[in-house]
Amino acid sequence: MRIVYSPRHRLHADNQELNAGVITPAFELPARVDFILKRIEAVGLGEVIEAKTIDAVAAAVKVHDAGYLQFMADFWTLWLAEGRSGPTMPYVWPARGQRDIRPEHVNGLMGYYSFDGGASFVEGTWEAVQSAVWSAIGAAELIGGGERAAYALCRPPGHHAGSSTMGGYCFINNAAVAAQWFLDHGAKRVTILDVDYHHGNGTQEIFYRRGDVQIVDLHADTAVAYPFFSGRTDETGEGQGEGFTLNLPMPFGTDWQTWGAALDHACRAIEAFGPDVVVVSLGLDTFEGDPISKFRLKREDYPKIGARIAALGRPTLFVQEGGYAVEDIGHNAVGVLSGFEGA
Ligand code: SP5
Ligand code: ZN
Repeated sequence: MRIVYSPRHRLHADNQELNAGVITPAFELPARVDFILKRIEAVGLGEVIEAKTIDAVAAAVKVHDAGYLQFMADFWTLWLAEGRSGPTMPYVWPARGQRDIRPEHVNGLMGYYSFDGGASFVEGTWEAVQSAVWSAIGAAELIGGGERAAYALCRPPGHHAGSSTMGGYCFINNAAVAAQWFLDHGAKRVTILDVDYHHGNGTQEIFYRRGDVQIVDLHADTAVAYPFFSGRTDETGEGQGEGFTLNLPMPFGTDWQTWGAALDHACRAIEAFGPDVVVVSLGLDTFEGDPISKFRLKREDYPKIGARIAALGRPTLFVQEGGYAVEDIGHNAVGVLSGFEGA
């Protein structure tokens, strides 16, 4: 299959994150893409296409709040105007009992438009964020043009980004933007299958009240794992969306036996929905060697994921999400894609 990516992802680097009481360099690194590209070449997976420049805001505003996108576009200018130039981090958020009111100061805006301290800006972040949308749309266009599958090698990732919130390394929800693109180009129903270790809270929020996008999400039980405040089994959608969200949480230590069975269950729900296109939020942080996660999938399990998804027999867009075992991520990502193609 063909791969769409932009070298501009590299502009988002040397940033930081807040994790369990400590500020550390971000785990989400440019080298992730390098290792994936290296493996794509090694196995000859397919042609790597550089994403062409498009209006990322016009594509993203269909699933994100316009004020949120404007905030991200303006952010670095506001930060410089404060005399700051280092990586950023919000430090106050509107929680229960506070008002949903947009502040003016950049420090307030950062909290207003985020849900954690896991999406920090550097000078080139907005450029990189937009380029990930170029990749997602570019790969969606390949499928729109008749290809069975394509891989959007997006960075930064997107599935934690909600309609007006960044967090968890995510700014624009690339998978959600692509799903909406398919609906705007003839698809009646789209499924987003999220196999990242973490619950895709942003994707769920964006489509929670809609019946045209089914969300199926396998993840670590959020009673004990990030992002904590969504991802439970009783979240099934609301209104028009009732019944179109399916959460499949699993305990720490989950291996292929349990995870593979959950994937099979997920795929049966997708078959029942009957989507025109499947968008896979492809996280590889389910790997046993992942530095921030606690599942135990092995390298040889990843092709099985691809094969099961291929058995759905639907046009399939893979969108890169998490995965932080940098040296292994290429094998695992390409393992899924090769498993899909070999099936
Ligand atoms: C896209 C994606 O995978 N985002 C993940 C964001 C996770 N952020 C919080 C992770 C908390 C894990 N803390 C463990 C620290 C290990 N030293
Ligand atoms: Zn993740």
